[in-house]
Amino acid sequence: MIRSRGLAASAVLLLVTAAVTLLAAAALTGCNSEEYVVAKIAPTQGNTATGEIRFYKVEGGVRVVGKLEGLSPGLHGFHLHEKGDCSAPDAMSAGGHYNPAATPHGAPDADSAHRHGGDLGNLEAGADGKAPVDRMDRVLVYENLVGLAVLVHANPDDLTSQPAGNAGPRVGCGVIARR
Ligand SMILES: [Cu+2]
Repeated sequence: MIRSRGLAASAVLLLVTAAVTLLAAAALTGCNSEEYVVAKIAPTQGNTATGEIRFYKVEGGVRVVGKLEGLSPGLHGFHLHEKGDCSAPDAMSAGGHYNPAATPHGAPDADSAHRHGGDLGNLEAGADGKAPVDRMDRVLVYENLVGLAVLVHANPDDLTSQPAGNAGPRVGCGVIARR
């Protein structure tokens, strides 16, 4: 009697331990249990920008998460461009901004009538050249992302100049693909 109660207690303890372990693993992996597509960013000729940007399907839009490095400190225009082609040395092969609704260029927090679909604004690199990003985008449609290009520019996007924010040369480029 005492012995079987001990066994039952051990079984409960094992189950609790297993549940806690699973929860901890889920917390550690964060977004990994969710659906995402990803772009590996490579530098254009003469530049050093590298990194990875993931686009997670989340409630109400797309969560943009990742990190660029090898940038000059400060702001860098950050956009989705319409052609998934980074083959040109200056990445001009990626075409213009992804702009499915033919709207004017704008800030990423503008509503869908006042920004391009691909207007992600700026990344900000620190003194170490690293620019982390983790933000929610409510205009992007997850299902439309594969095949678009992610571009990082040499200069800040001023968020107003047409058609592309006057962000200067393209320093990094990657194509969004399924993982
Ligand atoms: Cu751009």
